[in-house]
Amino acid sequence: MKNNKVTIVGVPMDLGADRRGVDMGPSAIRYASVKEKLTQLGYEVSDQGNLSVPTPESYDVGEKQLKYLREITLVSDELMRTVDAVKQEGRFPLILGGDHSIAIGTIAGAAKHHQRMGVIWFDAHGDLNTGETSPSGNIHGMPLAVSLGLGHPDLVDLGGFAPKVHPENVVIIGARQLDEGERVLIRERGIKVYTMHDIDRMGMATVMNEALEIVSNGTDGVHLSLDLDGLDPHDAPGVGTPVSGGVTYRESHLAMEILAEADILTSAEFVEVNPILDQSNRTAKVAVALIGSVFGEKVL
Ligand code: 4U7
Ligand code: MN
Ligand code: MN
Ligand code: MN
Repeated sequence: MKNNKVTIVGVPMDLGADRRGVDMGPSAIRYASVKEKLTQLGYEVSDQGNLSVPTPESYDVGEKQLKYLREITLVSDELMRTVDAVKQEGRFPLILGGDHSIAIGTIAGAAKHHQRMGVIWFDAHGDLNTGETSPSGNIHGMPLAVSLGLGHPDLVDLGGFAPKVHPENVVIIGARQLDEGERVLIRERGIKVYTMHDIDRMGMATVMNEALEIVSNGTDGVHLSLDLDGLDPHDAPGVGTPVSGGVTYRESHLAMEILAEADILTSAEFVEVNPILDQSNRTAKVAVALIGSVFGEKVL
């Protein structure tokens, strides 16, 4: 990574879906020695701790199609300001989730610093729902749509500008569960999606080389939003919403290594680690191993 200074921020968010335990994700990833890993790799690491996130049980779920919209908007605003400040200090923001709704704030904060920002969305899902199309009303299924300017105005207009990213600079990698509304949006907006089928056919190396082209074409920054459920549940069992038939441990590492070689990332987040469903913190360890690879760790 060009930037040698990393700031870690945890966002113990579990409002974006029905409570599952992903609020413990940041703690599990820290327990798996993320700071030590980055320090070993030669980075100057500062851990800012966790943002304060409301407990779902203490609040009313609100509108059924946009559960906890109010609370998520407030946290997103705080996260946006935090990421903005980290980048202002010339440091690389590494955000630990928490459910994927946190990407709304991370991307809003990061996008402030770029004329045009690319996004790599590594996920089993598209996260392209809106309040209208969502089958669940869970906001963790909406953050990519929000970042593209689609959805509830409280989320879309965060920071006073929209959209945060343009469809031609977004790639989704690892998709295998898309809702009908998401499929329509993908077609209409021409978003590049590498499904598991594409990864099987093309191989991860080719997928990543194409993806790099898309996210770096005309951009001056690239954000990685990595949902651990993009990996196969055999390799990453501790996730909020597991879907079988995913990216293998090795393929995911290759993807991170290719990203490291390209050296284009300007921010990153690792989300949806669920220690309750995990086995001996395995998924958090996978997250830290992937963080190692994307920050340039090599065998030789
Ligand atoms: B995650 C879902 F219907 N699409 O909107 C929805 F399948 O951040 C799942 O990728 C969303 O884990 C998953 O509720 C969100 C569902
Ligand atoms: Mn996701
Ligand atoms: Mn623009
Ligand atoms: Mn997902």
